[in-house]
Formats: sequence, C-alpha cells, structure tokens
Amino acid sequence: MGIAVPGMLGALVISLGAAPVAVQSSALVGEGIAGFSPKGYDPKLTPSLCLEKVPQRVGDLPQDWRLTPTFDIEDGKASASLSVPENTSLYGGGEVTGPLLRNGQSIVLWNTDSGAYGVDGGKRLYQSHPWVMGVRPDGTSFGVIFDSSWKATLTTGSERIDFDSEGALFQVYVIDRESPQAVMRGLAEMTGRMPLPPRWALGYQQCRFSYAPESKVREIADTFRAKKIPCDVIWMDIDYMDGYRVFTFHPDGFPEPKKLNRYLNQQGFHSVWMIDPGVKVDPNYDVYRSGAKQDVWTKKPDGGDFTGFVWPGECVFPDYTRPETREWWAGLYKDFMAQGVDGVWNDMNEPAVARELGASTSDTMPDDTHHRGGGALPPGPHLLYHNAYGRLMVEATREGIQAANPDKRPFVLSRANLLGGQRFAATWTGDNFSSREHLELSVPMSLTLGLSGQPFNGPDIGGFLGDASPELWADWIGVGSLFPFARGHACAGTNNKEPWAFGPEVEDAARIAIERRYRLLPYLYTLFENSSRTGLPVMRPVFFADPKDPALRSEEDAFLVGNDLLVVPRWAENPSLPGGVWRDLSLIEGDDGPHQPHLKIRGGAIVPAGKVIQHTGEDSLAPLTLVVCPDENGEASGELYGDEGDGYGYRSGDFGRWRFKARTEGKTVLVSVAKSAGRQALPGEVRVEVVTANGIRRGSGSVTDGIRIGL
Ligand code: NBV
Repeated sequence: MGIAVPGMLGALVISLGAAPVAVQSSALVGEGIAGFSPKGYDPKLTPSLCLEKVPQRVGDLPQDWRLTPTFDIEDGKASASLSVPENTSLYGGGEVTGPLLRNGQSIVLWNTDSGAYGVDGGKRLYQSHPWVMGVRPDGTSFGVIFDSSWKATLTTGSERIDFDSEGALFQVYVIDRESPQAVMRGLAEMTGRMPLPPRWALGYQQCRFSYAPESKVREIADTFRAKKIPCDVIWMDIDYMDGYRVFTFHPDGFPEPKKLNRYLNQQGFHSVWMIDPGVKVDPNYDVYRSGAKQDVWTKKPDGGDFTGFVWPGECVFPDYTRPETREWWAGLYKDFMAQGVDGVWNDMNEPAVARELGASTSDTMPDDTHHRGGGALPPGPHLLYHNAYGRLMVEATREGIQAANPDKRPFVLSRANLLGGQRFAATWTGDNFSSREHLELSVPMSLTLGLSGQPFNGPDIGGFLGDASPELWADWIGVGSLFPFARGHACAGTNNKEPWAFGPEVEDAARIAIERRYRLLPYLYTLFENSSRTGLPVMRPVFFADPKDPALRSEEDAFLVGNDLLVVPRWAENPSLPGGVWRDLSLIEGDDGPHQPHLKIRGGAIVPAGKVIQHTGEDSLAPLTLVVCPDENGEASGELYGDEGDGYGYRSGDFGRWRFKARTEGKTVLVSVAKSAGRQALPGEVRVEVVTANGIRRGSGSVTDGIRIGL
C-alpha cells in the first residue's frame, strides 16, 4: 500500500511543531489531486485503508500548488495540519452531530456505540471519516484525506485543519478543484463509489427491535398492504436468532425463515436480517466451532482469544484484517442467504463490546487487542484497526452475499464504517432519540455523510430511543421519506412506531409522505445511478445550487435532492434558499399538509416521476410523468435512468438513459428526447406537466415524437 511516487520533490520542512517531519515525497496522483508522504512513512505501520486502490503518480506537483500539509510526530503519535485559506467554509468529517458548517468543530475518530449521541457530547459516533472539504469564497473547493485509521482527533479550526492521530505517520491527499461537486468526484476517484443498489432498497422500509415471532412480521407486512401504504422492506432485528447466535434462527419464533421470506416476497416485500460480529462462545454452536477450528478470532496480547460481552453473553470477535477470516465470514452467508434473505444488516460493528456481563456496550476491545493482518494489511493493535473493523467486516459480508447470489445486487447496511466504506455498505445514523432536536439534526448529519462519500444514508425515522409523539412521528416521516435511505425504526420498550400506530391523522400524513417518495422513484433511482458513477451525493446541501453564494453556506434545514428538488422542512425559519426560479411541486393530493415539508422544483429542470405503487416490483412508469419547470428563458432539461432494478444486465446494455429537453415556442412548450442510450424503450405514452407561474398545464403523447403543451 502507499502511493507509488518514487523520487519526487526533495524534502520540504514547513511545520513549526515540536517534532516536524519533512514531506519526503509529493506528486500529482490525479487531476487536481496531490499525494503527500512524510519522511519515515511506513505502510507496515499505517496501511492505507480509506483508498480504493494505490494511487499512481501522474506528474509533479505544479509550482503554484496551494495546499500542502505539514507533518509532526511526538511520542510516536503523528499529526498533519493544513492552513485554511481565509473565509473558507469547512464541511465533512462523516457522521457528526452539530452544524453542517464545520468551522470551529472538533471530533474524535473512534467508532463508538453512542446511544442518543450521548457519549462525549456526541463528539464521537459510529463511523470515522478522516476527511474535510473546504469551499473558498469564490466557490472553488478542496478536500483533504488523512489516510489513517488510527484513533485521531479531527479539528476544523478557522485557520487550520488538524488531524492528530495516536499512531504512526500516514499519507495525506489533497484535492483542489473548481467546485465542491468536482471535489466530490475527486473523493470518489480516490475512495470509490457506492455500487448501484437494488431498486427495492430505495423503497420505504419498516423495522423494529424486534418484529418477532414471524407471525408479527407477517402482520406488519399485511397491514401495509391492507392500508395501502407503500413499503418495500421488512427488517429482522436480533430476536429472530437462537439465543442471539449469529447465522441461526430461533426454533420457536422463526422456525421456517425460508417460508417467511417467500411469503414476504410474494407480497412484494424484501427482507433484511441482522448479523452482528460477536460470536457466542459455545462449543455446541457450529459457527463458533468452525471459527475456532480456523482460529479466526482477535487475540489478547498473550495470544489467547479475546472475549467480551454482547447480546449472546461471552463472545469472540472475528479478526477481519485476515484474508482467511474474511473468506470464512463470507462463506457463512451461503446457507444464510439460501433461506431467501434479501439483504444483511451489520450492527454493533464498531465493535461495541462490554468488558463484563451487563456493562455498557459503548465500550470496545482494549487498545492492545491484536489483529494479525495478512495480504496488504500488517499485524497491528486495536488502536490501529478499531476504526476499520466495521469496514473490513462489511467488505467480507458483501463478498459473501454476492457469492451466494451472484446474479443479484447485494444490499448491506452497516452501523460502523470508515471513509471509503460506501463501496461495501449503506448506513444509518445509529441510535438517535425520538425528539425534535434529533429530527432537525438528521438533516445536517445526512448531508455531512453525503459530503463525506456516503450517499446512501438516513436516520431512524421517528427516532429509535424513547417514545415518539404522534406529531413528531408525522413530521419525521414527512421529511425522512425524502432522504436517500428511508426506514422507520424503534427500540424495544418504546411505543409502536408504524405509520398506523398513531391514529388516522398520522396514518394519512404517512401515506402521503411515502407516496410522495414513490412518485419520485424514477428520479431517485436516476440519482442513485448517477451517484454510483460520479460519487455525488443524492441528498445535497443547498449551497450546491450556487457554491459562490456565501448566504447558502450554512443552510442546514433545507436541502436538495439531486440538483432539481428543494426540500424545505416546516421548522425552517427564514431558510437561505438559492436564487433563480423554484416553484412549488405537488405530487400527491394533500402534500401541502402540516406534516409535509415544502417541495420545490428548479426552473430549468425536468423531473421524471412515476405513479404511486405499493412496492418497487410494480411498474412505476405506467405512466411516466415528466414534470417540466421552464427557466427564465422558457427552457428545461432532465434525465431518466431505468433498468431491471436488480442484477447486472445493465452492464451489458439492458438499461435506458434518456435526456429530455423542453423549449417554449410562443404559447406552447415542446418536450422531446434529446439523447438516449441503452436497449430499454420509453413507454409509448408519456404524461407531461408544465409547472409555470400561472399553474400547471398538462398533456401527453409520445415524447420520442415530441409533446406540445399549450400554455
Ligand atoms: O439489535 C438491536 C439494536 C438495533 O435495533 C439498533 O438499530 C442498533 O443501533 N442494536 C443497536 C443493539 C442495541 C440497542 C440498544
């Protein structure tokens, strides 16, 4: 690992710290991307865990390169800093509480089970993203990757960005480009992209800790269909297991998981089942026995197996730094997936470990717990590998479920992860609380995750811990249904939090909110496909609409979905909204109700919308509606991507991508196809809605021939 940048610039000592370390090599490793390696950097001490591949030198650093890190080391603890250009807005750091604008913030990168975000005042959460993005006053932007998984503190001060680690020297990459969007693309070039998920994962999803026994699961699924509230996924939390033993099913509660999964599939649902890393120490349990036989566990310094306590009692923990362990873990999914499981949820993988029975799981294994490594990963202590534990686990999980079902797209949800981990799993923001504060906080949290390379994320809708009031739950589903990942969840012992649990008024509000999402599915899926190629987030901060406008830099109530839809929650007081034409967009009768955020479409956009369906297995495009919002010049354009929704046929042409354009000619608007690719055909009959200052004009016809709408 490490950057292949031999023989570059001579030593460059800039740091004024106690023990400055020279930059031994620096080079361009991509367009506007520079790699910096400090003297003494050793990949055997700090392996690269954030990057997708070893960057290759493409040239010398230009003379006028503006951002160069300085390195320090003291008592074996390495740091890097960068001066921040004046008046720069800072973002990033991954999963964070607090404001979207990160100037003056400090977080600890040490993956932590932080119920209600309470540990250390929310300064450390479940994931680590050693990444900061800056936007200068002129809208140009930069990003910094500190490629280290050692425990660290990331401080985004007004004058400096500091990354203070507790481990060995590491490499730093700086992306300097013309816009924040271009920097996001650069981040994707370095750390990879979210693979295109199956379309069902974009639907609404329902979870609880736990729906059990299986009759309860069926009841929940049936209620969605009976009440005609769209839903795609039902989640199985830990109580489906036999004594919390992973890869088992409770003989009484879940005696026939295959039959249950078949039943769910028949009703148009997919199922996601939880798997934790802790394996119960139990000589009569085959997963424990096979792991012990292959000696896959993390070790105490004395060489014995490390054990700690989680749900099943005393557990051992796979050492995912070892290729053999990852292979063993991946192999466990073969029989599991054969039960008809559609997706996997990896929880507690910070890893959250209690040191003694009944103690808090917000703890983890001791810093000196030994990980043996293998392949490109050196042996190392937990202090090095802790932040990579979840990311290495989900790499193995993903491989396992892909191997079990080679023709399907894997879906993995992970609580812990590391920068770059979007390549393996989607995420949610852990154990939030049913409070207005956490509802409002969910917007900057999800935006920041998106700006840190993880587009597929969202909070537990309704709040996980604590009881939700009807009002709160209704407001939460209103906004939450427009997040990339939309799943309602609830902790054991809290009130029921399904859409119908709060009475008819909330149920109606929930149906409207979820139907809104389903009407937007063609647009959402197009955005996800785009994100899987470009790395751009699905949910975007308002400043993306105009990175040069300083007024938009700290807007964290309103947000964009793609470039064309603006969501303004009801709680936003005087939000800073982008200039230009933005018009109210109504997709469902009643979507102007008190629990629904305002939804606006950008002048100049064509948004593809589908019909309301109950799940993504139904045909969304019968009919396809193109919502056209002409700009000041009477023009608009937009895109639609579609494919089978699962599998890999799209890689060999089984998809459709259409670019639409609209032009105002006197008193009519002409909507037509500007460009198309792929083998799939558009529906013969397409509806068009033109949103203007004077209301909506409708028409239909073949968009391939061109549809003309009178104004
Ligand atoms: O598996 C139970 C829960 C789960 O529902 C939740 O989403 C996770 O974040 N899990 C944590 C274990 C502990 C819950 C108190």
